[in-house]
Amino acid sequence: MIKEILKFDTPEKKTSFITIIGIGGGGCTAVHDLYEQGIKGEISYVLFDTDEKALQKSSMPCKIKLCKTTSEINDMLSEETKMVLIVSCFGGDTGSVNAPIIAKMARDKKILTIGIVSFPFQSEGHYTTIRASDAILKMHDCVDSLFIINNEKLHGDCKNIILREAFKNTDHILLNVANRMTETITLECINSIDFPDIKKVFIKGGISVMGIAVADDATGIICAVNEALDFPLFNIKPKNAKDILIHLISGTEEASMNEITDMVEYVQYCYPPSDLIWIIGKDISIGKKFSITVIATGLEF
Ligand SMILES: Nc1nc2c(ncn2[C@@H]2O[C@H](COP(=O)(O)OP(=O)(O)OP(=O)(O)O)[C@@H](O)[C@H]2O)c(=O)[nH]1
Ligand SMILES: [Mg+2]
Repeated sequence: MIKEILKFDTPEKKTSFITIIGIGGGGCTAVHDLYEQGIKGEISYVLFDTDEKALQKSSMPCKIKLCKTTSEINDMLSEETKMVLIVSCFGGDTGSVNAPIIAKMARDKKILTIGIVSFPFQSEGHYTTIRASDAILKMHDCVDSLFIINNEKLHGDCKNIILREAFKNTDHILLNVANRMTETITLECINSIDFPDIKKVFIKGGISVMGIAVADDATGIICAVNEALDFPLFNIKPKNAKDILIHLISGTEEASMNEITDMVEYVQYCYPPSDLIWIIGKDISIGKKFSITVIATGLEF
């Protein structure tokens, strides 16, 4: 009966290689948008909220699984699942309490577990920030790699935007990080980097950041890498990173060996002690442009 009312699929055991789970109101919004944007590859989407009304009003397409208990999610994670992305906005109850629990479930099943979370504005009050800080500490212990988007740092310089816009910006970043993480695995790769290679970067990666930039043509790659290394989405410049992953996606044009070598050497020059892995991906939908993602993991907490 309840299933008919809510019109949702009951979670099945069968899952994809990648599962993206939104937890709590903000996390579910970001994952829903991600689904609508459409990422290439076989991906399962799950929304978890204890608030039945929130799930109900979302009018989700039936391809997204809706869950109200953590054990439903536990049942869904099968041996086929190799990577789980957990997206949540910390500060409320649902996300802050359940994201670490769900992350631990996934990691206990030896699934590569990545957290992508936001930290609230200071003005949301002491209790909210304390709750979010506790959740971050727990999450840090339960995931392999953790991306933290700090609302305050992100919007510190532009206090005159309305709150809805500020949240939309955060949603956009959560979505972008999840999208790029997924693309490193799902997009066609020219230089035979496979999932175990990528896993090495993120396993026990701890605090991580991501930079994204676009070059109009191959001559602009270094400039774009420099922009990405500023990590503007995170507003922090990591001093030391354990590992760096560069994902250069080309469309209809391809970068020459020289251009790739210059790019790799430049990043190595900026982060000399880090282990570096680079992926040359292909996505003709970006036309003549080149898209660059740089991820740094293993940062000091
Ligand atoms: N990015 C984003 N953040 C939001 C949004 N709404 C609220 N937030 C932030 O996320 C934090 C948690 O809010 P929710 O995600 O709504 O909370 P929840 O996890 O559902 O928890 P409860 O509703 O309290 O059970 C808030 O303190 C805000 O900082 C949103 O639409 N987008
Ligand atoms: Mg809620």
